[in-house]
Amino acid sequence: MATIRSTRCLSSFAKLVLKTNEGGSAKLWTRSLHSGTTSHQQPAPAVAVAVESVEESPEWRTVPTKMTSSEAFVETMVAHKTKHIFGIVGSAFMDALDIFEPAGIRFVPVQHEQNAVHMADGYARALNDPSVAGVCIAQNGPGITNFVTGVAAAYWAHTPVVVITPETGSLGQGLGGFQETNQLPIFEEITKYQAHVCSPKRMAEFTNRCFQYATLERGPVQLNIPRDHFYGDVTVTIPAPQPVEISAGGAESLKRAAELLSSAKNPVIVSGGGVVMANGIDAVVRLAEQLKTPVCNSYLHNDSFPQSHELWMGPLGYQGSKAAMKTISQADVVLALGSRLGPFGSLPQYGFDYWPKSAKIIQVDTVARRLGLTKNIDVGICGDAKMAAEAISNLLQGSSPACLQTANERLAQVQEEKAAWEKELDALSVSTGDGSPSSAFGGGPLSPRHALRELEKAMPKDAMVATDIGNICSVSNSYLRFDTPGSFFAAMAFGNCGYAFPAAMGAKIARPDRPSIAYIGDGAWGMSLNEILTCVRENIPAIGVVFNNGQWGAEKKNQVDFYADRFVGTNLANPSFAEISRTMGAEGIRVTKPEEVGPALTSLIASGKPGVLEIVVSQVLADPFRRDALSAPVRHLEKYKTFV
Ligand SMILES: Cc1ncc(C[n+]2csc(CCOP(=O)(O)OP(=O)(O)O)c2C)c(N)n1
Ligand SMILES: [Mg+2]
Repeated sequence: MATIRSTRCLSSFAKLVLKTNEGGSAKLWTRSLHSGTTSHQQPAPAVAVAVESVEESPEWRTVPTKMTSSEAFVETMVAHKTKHIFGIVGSAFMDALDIFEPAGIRFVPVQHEQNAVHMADGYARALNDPSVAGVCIAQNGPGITNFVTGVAAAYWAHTPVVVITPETGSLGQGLGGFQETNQLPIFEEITKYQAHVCSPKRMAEFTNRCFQYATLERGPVQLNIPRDHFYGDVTVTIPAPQPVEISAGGAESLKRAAELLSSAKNPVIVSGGGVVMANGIDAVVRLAEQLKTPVCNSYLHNDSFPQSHELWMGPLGYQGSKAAMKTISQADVVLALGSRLGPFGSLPQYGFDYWPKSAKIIQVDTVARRLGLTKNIDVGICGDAKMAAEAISNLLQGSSPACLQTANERLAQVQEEKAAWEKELDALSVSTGDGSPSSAFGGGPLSPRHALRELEKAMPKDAMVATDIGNICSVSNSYLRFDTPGSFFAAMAFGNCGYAFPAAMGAKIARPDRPSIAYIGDGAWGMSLNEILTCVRENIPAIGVVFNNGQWGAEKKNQVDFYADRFVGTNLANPSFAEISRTMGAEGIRVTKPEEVGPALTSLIASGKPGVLEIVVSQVLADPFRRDALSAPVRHLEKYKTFV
């Protein structure tokens, strides 16, 4: 049955009203100078099916009703199931803020606007409700410019976030009054859509459209509101969210995919973030079992296939599973489900260029533009990952795929590869050596890998983990394994330090029933630790695991490898982060020994309070992020001759 992007009650299915995709909805996707809105995406490829609203919304919302523009704004957010808004208070939106609480919206005040976006991002990712977006708001000018990094991160994490940007009053624009900047161009390249509320009369319309596009296109959208437009009477209806039916993709491409898989001798599945977003794990498990084919997680989507399943291979990409890489290198057909096949996620690792160049590639993505963008593909399916997996599974039903003839040998090899990688990881996850940044592995008394192994052992099954950008966080890719989708929120392709902790806070608000843990390096922690104040004040029991190695390790590794250990700007002098956390009113435990790691994590989770687990680790460093992008220094001027 068709999936409807809504969580409405089943009775709504009785009221489906079919519309063509050629009329009004398609027009919304073009630039409209008159309204001042811009869309950066092509029309959604799936056939749109509008559903008559049966929301349990009050009747008055559906008939023109007199209200203020602030009321229209807030009521439209309520209609889109907004329950939390992250931000920092500002006069620009105070008239609306004043009625958030009676509307049933909790305003979560934070310490820095960048983190408000990361929280909205983590909230939406953890909730994973296709009809709910994260929401953030801030003061015009500086509050809004502080949003930028968070919005770029959400863009590359494909997270639906409605970024509300009140701006200078419409009558003062261009005069350089106070807190003025041109707020639309700033976000142009990092949003799916931008709306400018050109009149209070269109507040509800634009607010609705932003929520609609954020969830439909999975990304941040900007709702830019001149601050004076929060005031004034309007007579409007509150638009009901319009669910859009999504599909498995074109019949012809699905058929070709099934044919390719049926004749493949050694097919491998890559399960990507799109599988998690589509709630499609069961469908992928079924297809994998049907073909008896191994499944690799795409880079940083370790929750896209259950680690306890015998066909699970682990993650590809930086610091991922060697077993997964070896397996995919031998594939003759790759089915990439819900993956844009991002270039960074398939770079050579461990000196091994594993991407199978001669394999036939089938790629499934909801966005047509991404098909074949980064890799040559043989079949591109523009569709939902779950529905495509189901459709291919159905097409294969009753056939006898060629690969089943060698299933026993292939599966035995898969188990062998996994066992070999596990053994290698065990050998690496110890504390030996001198512990210096140049040390090849290990490093006493506590090496980062050893700490990561101990954390892995103590990690509760239902935990959600967000990871930051840094050397140790990247190595954690090999040690983070999940059975439940919606458990892993890594800083994705934007790669900014400072993502993980606020993302974990947002996730905790979305899923208070699950432990929410962030992994962060000590350098990056300096960007996030202020949010412990928010955790304490707002009672958000997220836990930050801070790896204290006294360095900006990931960057120092480049100095080790390319700049003869000249450590410019990469050494840190840290206080105790556990102590700082306690001073701020949260929990804090500092550990230095391997046997202390697991119990400390367990006790912090059990406390039910926010807290910091500070793990003092050696300075040993793993492979750099960008070996591909660095080269040995060349100096021509005499004064720099020795700097090689
Ligand atoms: C906002 C931002 N600034 C700078 C960088 C460049 N950068 C990438 S990793 C890294 C070092 C991270 O150090 P730390 O958080 O201590 O983790 P470690 O590498 O030591 O494990 C830096 C500075 C970045 N990715 N994001
Ligand atoms: Mg560090």
